[in-house]
Order: sequence, then C-alpha cells, then structure tokens
Amino acid sequence: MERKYMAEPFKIKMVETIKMTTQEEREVAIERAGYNTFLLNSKECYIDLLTDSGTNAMSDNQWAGMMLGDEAYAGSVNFFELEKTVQELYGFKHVVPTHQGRGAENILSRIAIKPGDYVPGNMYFTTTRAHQEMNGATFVDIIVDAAHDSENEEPFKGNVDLKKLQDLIDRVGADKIPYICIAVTVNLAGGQPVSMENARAVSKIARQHGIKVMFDATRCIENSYFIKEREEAYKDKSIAEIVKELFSYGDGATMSGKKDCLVNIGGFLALNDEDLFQKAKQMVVLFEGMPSYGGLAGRDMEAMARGMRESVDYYYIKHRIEQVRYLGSKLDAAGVPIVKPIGGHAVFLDAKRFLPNIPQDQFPAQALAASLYTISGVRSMERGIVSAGRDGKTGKHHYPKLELVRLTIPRRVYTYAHMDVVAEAVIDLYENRDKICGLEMVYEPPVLRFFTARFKPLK
Ligand code: PLI
Repeated sequence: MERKYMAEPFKIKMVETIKMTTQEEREVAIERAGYNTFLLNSKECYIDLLTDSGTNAMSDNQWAGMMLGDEAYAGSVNFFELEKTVQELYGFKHVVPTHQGRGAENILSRIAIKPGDYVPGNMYFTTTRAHQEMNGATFVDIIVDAAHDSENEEPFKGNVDLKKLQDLIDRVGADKIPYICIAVTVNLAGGQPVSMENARAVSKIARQHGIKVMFDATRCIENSYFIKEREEAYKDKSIAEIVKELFSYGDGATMSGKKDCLVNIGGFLALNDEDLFQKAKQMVVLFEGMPSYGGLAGRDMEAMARGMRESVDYYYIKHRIEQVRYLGSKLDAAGVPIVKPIGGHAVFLDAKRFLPNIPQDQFPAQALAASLYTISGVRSMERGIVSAGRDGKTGKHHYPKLELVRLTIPRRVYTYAHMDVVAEAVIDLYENRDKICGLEMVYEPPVLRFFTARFKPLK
C-alpha cells in the first residue's frame, strides 16, 4: 500500500509538555533576546528547531545503558565499549573521547596544525574553522560551486571540487597542508552530502601527496543514507557497510555525538596514526580529562555507543530523512524559497530570495528567524552573514553567498503534526513578508558572534 509518508518507527513512552505562548508574550521575549533566537529561553519556544545538536530523544535501550555507567576515574568499561563500537562501525583504530565535537576539533587542530598552514575543507563550519584559525591555519573552501547556489539541485552538493584541491596543493605545497577536512554532510551548505566516489577521489589525491584526510563525521549516517539513495553502486548496501567504506578513505575523524550518535552530550576524536594518537592523549588530559573519559561520564559514553548502533538501522534513518523532506516539500509546494535538494538534518529557508529587499548587511536571515518566532513560537537559527563573522585580517564582514534560516529537526522528537504547524507558520510569514524589516547589530562579541550578538529592528 502506498502511504503519504513513513510514520514513526518508534512509539512514545514518555512525554514532555511544551508551553503554549501568545504572540504578545513572544514579542516581549524576542525584544528581550535582542532579536537573536539563541538568546531566547527554551520555555518561550513552542517548537524548537534551533538545532539538531544535543536535542535528540534517547531510546529506552540508551536509558537502560545510562544505569550501567561505570564512573571510574580511569579505565571505565563504558570507554572500552565506546572504543569497540567506533572500531567496529567506523573502522578507526584509536578513540579519544571528548565532551562534544569542538573538544575533538580543539585537540586535532593543536596536534596537527603549525602556524602558516592551510586547511582545505568542503565549506567552513563555525567551530571547526575557529579552532583551525586559532592554531594559525588559513581555512580554504574547496567545496563545489554548486554548494553556494541554493537552487542548484545536484545530488551531492557537499562534494569537494578536486580541481580546487589540486590548485591549492600546487600553490602552497603539500607540506603546508596538514590535512583535508571533509564534512559529511555539509551543515552550512544545507545538509548536503558527499558522494562515495568523491570521498574516494579526495583520498587518492591526498595519499599521493602525503596529506591526511580528516572527516567531520558529525552527520555521517545521514550522508550514508543519501549515498544509498543516490549512488547506484550502493543501493543494495547496508548503512553500516556504507559508513565503514566512507571512513576507509580517511585517517581520522572528529565527531559531535550530539547529532548522529543520538545522544545529548558527547563526542570523540578517532585516529589511525599512532603518533597523532599519542599526542591527542597528551592534549586530552589538559582540556577534557583522562583519555578514558574525555570530559564525559561513563553513562554518557555508554549511551553514545548504544546510540551509534541504533543509528545505522535503516528504518531509523529513512524516517529521519523523510520527515525532514516532508517539511521541505510542503514549503517548496507553496513557493517558499528553500535550499534544494532538501538536506539531511534541516530545511533551510533562502533569506535572500525570501526577503530580496533587505540588504545582506541588514541581516535578512536574522530578521526572518526573529519574525518566524514572533508569529508562531517556532525557533530557528540564522546561518548567514552573522554566523560567517568577520575576516580576521580586514575586520570586514564575511559576505557568504548563502543567507539562510535553518529549521533544524531534532532526532526522534517531533511528529508529522509538528511539521504541519511549522509549514503553516512559514507559509503565512512568506505571504506577509513585506512586513519584515532589516536589523541593526547593537552588540557584537569578538568570536562566534552569532551566539550572543544583539540586534534592533531598523523601523
Ligand atoms: O557542537 P559540537 O561541539 O558538539 O560540534 C561542533 C560541530 C562540528 N561540526 C559540525 C558539522 C557541526 O554541525 C557542529 C555543531 N553543530 C551545531 C551546534 C549545530 O547547531 O549545527
């Protein structure tokens, strides 16, 4: 029987009541928050699509694992379980747990980068680039041009442009490139995947030049589903087989467990190289904790190991991708400009096309996110000029080609009925878009400004 959509492959054992708010209450809240959705309190949000990071619902199996936490300072059994799971599922030899993804980025950047180096990547991510730059590297974007075009419907818009990679190697020399960072999927491009073919080709070039490949594994399960769906040779492979092959093209990975490992906190750095592993262990004790807990409780490591095993279940990931696609398709059908193809973790509204009359330095995506919250209680996130920050040398804004609002779907949390509410709110806002005005930034912190910057409407 043909179904309208794949309903949830889980049933609900515990509920969390969400607070309903009025438009008047939300107007007060957004003004107090300086028109920055990061500064709203969660209780002021009806449907919270700020992020898919750490907002996952854990399974009964993961909660059961939480009770088996071995909270030893050293040599916790849960660490060995996590290590075994990473080795088995992802194929990397060594595992250093960290409190979350950026903990792993910090360690990797410190042990691998020398001042004056270059780190190419398939589009930047905020924390990843910040750590690279703090350690003296220049980030170089080597993603395919299609990634910067929200209307281009190529299936693998996360791919590395091999020519851009080769040109960089020719220009600066392989010895100035400690590693290539490949994010699977690419968050700021709209959750777009990298193909297996491309990962293989990048790895081949890297190995020819003695350059390492480090994956940002954060959403690798979503990426693997897209490979199964879109790359002919993989249609009969399991998600687990695809993940394993994908990571065979790398030398290590940073992981934010708060996304595809289905937990609320946790991460790790995985490495094959023995020397780098020894250096990572020296660093982790400084910044996170013993190499057998890295800033995590034993119970958190257990939940992460169990979440990793659940995440490779085909029906889990099929439902996840289809739920995101359901929301995106409703918006698309109503003519709302979104990034296409619809990505893995979120639907991205294209604020440049949504609000063509607001110039980029009046923060159209920030204004759109604030308005969406005010009319509906749906919290989203700016992913445009505010997130991109300023050029360290010139002090000028980075002007990213993509000026987006991200409607990020937490895993296993909301139902299709919630997606309907979100779609109706966005469509209503689109029909009344002429009422939205630009913003002025009235407070700007020096790094990662999007988290705490404050704004004021221009009229
Ligand atoms: O938030 P962390 O420190 O666990 O992970 C950092 C991080 C690294 N890579 C990628 C691709 C991310 O998306 C990421 C965190 N993302 C957040 C918080 C998000 O809202 O998308």
